[in-house]
Amino acid sequence: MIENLRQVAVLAKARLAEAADLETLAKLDVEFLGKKSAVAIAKRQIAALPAEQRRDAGLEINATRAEITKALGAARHRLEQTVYQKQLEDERLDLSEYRHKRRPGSLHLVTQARDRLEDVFVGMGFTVAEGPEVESAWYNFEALNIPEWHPARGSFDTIFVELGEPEEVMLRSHTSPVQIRTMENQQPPIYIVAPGRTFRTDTADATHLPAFNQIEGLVVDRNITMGDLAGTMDEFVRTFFGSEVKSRFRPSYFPFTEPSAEFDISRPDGTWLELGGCGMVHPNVLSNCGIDPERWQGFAFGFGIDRLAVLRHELDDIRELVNNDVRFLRQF
Ligand code: FA5
Repeated sequence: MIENLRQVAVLAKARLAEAADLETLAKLDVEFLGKKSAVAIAKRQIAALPAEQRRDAGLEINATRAEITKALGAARHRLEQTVYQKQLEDERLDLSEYRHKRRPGSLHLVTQARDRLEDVFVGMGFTVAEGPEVESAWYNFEALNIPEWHPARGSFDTIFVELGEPEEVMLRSHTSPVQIRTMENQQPPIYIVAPGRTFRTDTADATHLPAFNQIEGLVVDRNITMGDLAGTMDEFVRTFFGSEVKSRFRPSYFPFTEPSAEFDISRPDGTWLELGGCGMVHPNVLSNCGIDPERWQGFAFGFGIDRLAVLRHELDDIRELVNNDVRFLRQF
């Protein structure tokens, strides 16, 4: 019997080591440790053995059972690990596939400049205002103190939209109409910036585009002076460009500001780039919007955003911004 049990143990271990899945294992468990197994049969036969052989037979049965139980445990552990690994493999997602195939895009240079301008002015206490890109003559010119006969009207190279009478309709030639729309709807104190697209019949060259972007600024409050305008511009230049960039005012003329100035900033090569116009809001403009110029004063400015982007990234030509050459745009 003892010899038989030893053979059973060797066989059981070999079969358990080969078991390929948990179902086979359950069958082997029944076969080698169940009621009809060699071990169970041997146990029932002990009583029939001569008394002096019972002890050895008992020890052998227990040892065989223990050996088979241990091999069963090891096989179970091995198979459970395999099932777990397979599950992990099945559920795995290869995210690197996405990373390699799709390169993330980025915001256009002009959008980046515009966002940054908004951030700088919001940081200084301004709010952001908006207006339509198609305007009437009232908002684009008349309310801004540019009546029909005024020679300045010609200098804006306006693109008209033919919708017929009664009003002249045009693509706005600057963001200054947003000044009027804001003052019509809001009592002072007013501190706004208004970025947006503007249009002129200008032919594209290294510094001009027919569709470009401006950012308008308007402040209306009590006792506002040219000193407030200068201080605001100074603070803006320092925050936006850093302290190494210098700025200057040049006397100029706009019908909607008095006095008026042109605002320039220094380029790395020492030359100056015209960024935009500014000045104290003309009393006629305040009156046109129902604001008493005796009680309120204001300043306004209007800068070209595309030119700011050109300066910031040291581009040679403003047309680079709209050529849509992905190899160029990808750099930023
Ligand atoms: C104006 O448009 C005034 N509305 C600015 C202003 C606002 C003055 C408030 C006073 C108070 P100007 O035509 O100079 O001004 O244009 C302002 C800026 O827009 C220019 O300095 C330039 O930076 C930009 N700009 C004008 N035309 C173009 C163009 N074709 N392409 C790119 N940028 C342009």
